[in-house]
This record gives sequence, structure tokens and C-alpha cells, in this order.
Amino acid sequence: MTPVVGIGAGGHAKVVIDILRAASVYDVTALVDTNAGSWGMKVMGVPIVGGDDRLAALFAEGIRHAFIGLGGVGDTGPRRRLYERTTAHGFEVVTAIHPRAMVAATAEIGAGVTMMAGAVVNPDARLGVNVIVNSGAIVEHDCLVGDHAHIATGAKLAGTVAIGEGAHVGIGAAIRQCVRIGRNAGVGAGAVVVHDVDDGVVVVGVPARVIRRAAR
Ligand code: JB2
Repeated sequence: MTPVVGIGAGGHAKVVIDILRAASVYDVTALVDTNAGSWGMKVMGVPIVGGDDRLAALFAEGIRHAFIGLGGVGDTGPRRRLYERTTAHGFEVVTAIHPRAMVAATAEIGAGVTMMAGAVVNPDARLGVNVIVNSGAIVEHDCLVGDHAHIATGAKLAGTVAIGEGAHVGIGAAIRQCVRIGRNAGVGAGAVVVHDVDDGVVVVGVPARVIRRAAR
């Protein structure tokens, strides 16, 4: 099996390790984490070997694949930066799709996409790089999900929804068909979104209303 290093060793990393084990393609051999207090400990049997400064040595030892072990709930920025740094190091960020996620044959999946158990991605949907479709989330036909966006657990995108780069759709939220969510926008947990949301804007509630506007 191909060795892979995980970057970040918290809750999200656990779920990705579980997916990669279920898919039986990658062997997660090491984790790195910025929290020095965790170094030397193990997550699901995988050792945390140090911080991000260990990545160059791991690459030199022959590890060429990585996963981003940081979920980026609420703010996808740190996850995006980790993705960019990791690829700049020369690592290939792996696509991790749980064997019990459903992906239509005509869906397009970008590099480094993570899809948890029970996720559904229907025909002609397109997911950019480093996107998360979390447990039980639904991305309907013809949706477009931009790079680094996170569709959280149980969220539902109806047909032809567009999610901007870096946007976060909270747990259990629902987005009506053809609605556009802007770049780096946020949708609160359980919100029902029936109108377009501008770039950088945060909406919550049923029906969703704006609680934070983007800085101009
Ligand atoms: O730049 C970094 C970095 N920033 C934070 N480099 C590395 N190597 N590690 C980093 N971390 C580490 O990521 C933190 O020190 C921490 O150990 C870990 C994040 O763990 P946490 O459990 O706090 O968050 P998460 O992103 O793994 O999980 C959240 O997102 C998931 C999608 C949780 O809310 C989960 O419940 C959720 N399912």
C-alpha cells in the first residue's frame, strides 16, 4: 500500500484515517500536528511524529502522498493554506472517498476531495479541489462546489446549486435549487437558504437571514 502522511491530528484526521483504511489503498504511516503536546502520541494507532517542519524529512524518506487532517469548520482558510503548502512541498493530496459514499459516474471530483460515509454526489455535479462532503451530506445533480468548500454533515444541496470557493455550509443546512452561495460565505447549522448569498456573507436561520456582511 502507498504510504501517506496526515497533516493535523484531531477529529477530522480520525475520520479520514478510517476512510483510507476502508478503501485499502493507502497506509497512513505518520501524522504531523502543530500542537507539540501531542507529539509522540498516537491517533488510531498512527504516531504523531512532530510539526509541519517534519514534512520535508518525510518527503525525503519517500512519502509522496498526504491528506489534510484539518476540517476547517466555520473557516475554511486554514485548510486551504495547508493544502497549498502541502502541494508546494511536492506531496500529492489524496482523494479519500468512503466505500459507502455514492458518487455518480458523471460527477467530477477534484484532487484531494474527502467524502465521508453516506455522502451522495449525483450526476453532473462538479467538486473542486480539497472539498469536503461530510457524512450523509447530499450534493444533487448539476451542483458546482468550489475549491476548498466544506459541505458539513447532513447538509443538503438541491439540484444546480452553486457553492463558492472556500464557502462553509453548516451541519444539517438545506439550500434550495439553483441558489448561489458566494465565495467564502458561511451558512449556519440547520439554516434553510432560499435566496442567493453574496461573497463573504454569513446567513443563519429558517428562512436564512444575513448576520454578517463581508468587509468592503
Ligand atoms: O497548520 C497546521 C494546523 N493547524 C491546526 N498544521 C498541522 N499539522 N496541524 C494543525 N492543526 C491541528 O489540527 C490542531 O493542533 C489540532 O490537533 C487539529 C485540529 O483538530 P480539531 O479536532 O480541533 O478539528 P478538526 O478540524 O480535526 O475537526 C473539526 O472539523 C471536522 C470536519 C471538528 O469540528 C470535527 O468535529 C468535524 N467533524
